Amino acid sequence: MELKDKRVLVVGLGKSGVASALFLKAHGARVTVSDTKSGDELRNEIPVLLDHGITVETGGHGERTFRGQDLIVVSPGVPVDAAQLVQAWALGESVIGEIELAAQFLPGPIVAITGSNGKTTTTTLTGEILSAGGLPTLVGGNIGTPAISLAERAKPETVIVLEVSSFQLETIQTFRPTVAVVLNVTPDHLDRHRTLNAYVNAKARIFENQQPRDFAVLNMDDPTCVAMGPRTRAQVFWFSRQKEVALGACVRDGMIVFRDGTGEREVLPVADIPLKGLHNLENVLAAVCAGALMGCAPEKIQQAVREFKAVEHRLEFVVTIRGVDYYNDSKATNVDATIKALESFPANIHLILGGKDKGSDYTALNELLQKRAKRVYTIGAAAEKIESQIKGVEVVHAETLENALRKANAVAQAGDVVLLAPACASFDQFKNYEQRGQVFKEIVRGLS
Ligand code: UMA
Repeated sequence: MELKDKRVLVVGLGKSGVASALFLKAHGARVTVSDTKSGDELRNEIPVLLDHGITVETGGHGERTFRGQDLIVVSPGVPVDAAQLVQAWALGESVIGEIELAAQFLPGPIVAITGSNGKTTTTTLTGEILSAGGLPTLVGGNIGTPAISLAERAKPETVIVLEVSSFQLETIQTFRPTVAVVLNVTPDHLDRHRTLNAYVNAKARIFENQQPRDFAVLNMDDPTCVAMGPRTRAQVFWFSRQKEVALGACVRDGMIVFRDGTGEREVLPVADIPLKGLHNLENVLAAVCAGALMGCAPEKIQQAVREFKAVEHRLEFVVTIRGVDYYNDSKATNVDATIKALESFPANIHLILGGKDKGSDYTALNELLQKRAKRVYTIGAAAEKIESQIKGVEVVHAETLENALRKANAVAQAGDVVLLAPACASFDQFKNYEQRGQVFKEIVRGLS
């Protein structure tokens, strides 16, 4: 893609927008960025852009700003049905997402990982497996480092491991992973995608440009993933914690094995996985499969898995106070992730739920809550909706994280678990899920 002297508009001035604008400018484009936030809210970002000669529009997306651009690069958080984008598409303008821009400048193979849950853990672990296997590796995408910011550092031999979201996949054109992993698909982001079908279709776009020599890695235990199998031209490898697979990674007699059609290789005993929860066994199986397909030796994969530490904000153990364990699962931003977190503890859970609702159905939590939870504490904008749907367990309206933790700390007894797994986005009370998790940890450490 030739950028010199091209007029390019970047929509959204978060991490993706800033990284895209600077990249485009460095490659000679004439760049404008547009954001709905006010200049005051963007006071940290704007000076850097102005210093690089980038034009900045704040306080809304002007209709005329979108006219006459050679290229429009959209941040993942900008809905594709935004009026200005719909009009730009109608006028035949070229509109792509940040991941597509990155794809055009990343010279080496891409391992892309999507799914409703487990993306961050699997992406991080896959990166560590590939590095242990001796491959030059860079990790980024939805995990927090925009893919475009990897482009300057990537060489043709560098393997790029990307966490990709449904938002990012909605605006791809040529993005073609050598290995595309779909971990699972459960309802999420329905406030944006509207229907589960639209969400599944967005996820399935990860296969759109794959060729027969590429690989698709799918979860055989997830019915939506199974239904996706026929949608790719790539060779399908499966992973399963329940069934034996002919091609892919599964568990035989407590041992994780990888089968490539010519034979079976033992990788490591399930008991050696240093992560809590059955969902993490699935994440490990997916990463093992991706690592093996990229040519890593079983002993290198084993070493990386054994040494792997839980990702921050993902069922992260914080501290024990008077026999009560505190866990930060701030990354549990949908109902299914909260179910997985609840399944990781047998009983006596004090669960903090709430934040910004995404059109979710919280009744799906009731069965597990009745069996495993002592109390639920609701916080944030979704509190009332959650309170109207949760049944059969004591619910305490706490409003804030701090309040919830103080109330839980006052009643929890030795052997109990206090768990932040809020099933909601964070944006009503926090900048992002990372900040929510940090605040949780600071308050908890203050309690001890
Ligand atoms: N904005 C507009 N117009 C709009 C909507 C938003 O101008 O119509 C502006 C906002 O005012 C804001 C900017 O866009 O200034 C934010 O852009 P963004 O939401 O795309 O955020 P980034 O900082 O670029 O972060 C994005 C991902 N965010 C989302 O998808 C919402 C990050 O994933 C990702 O880490 C980052 O790119 C780097 O790739 C976060 C996320 O919540 C973690 N992802 C969702 C998830 O995991 O569930 C998909």
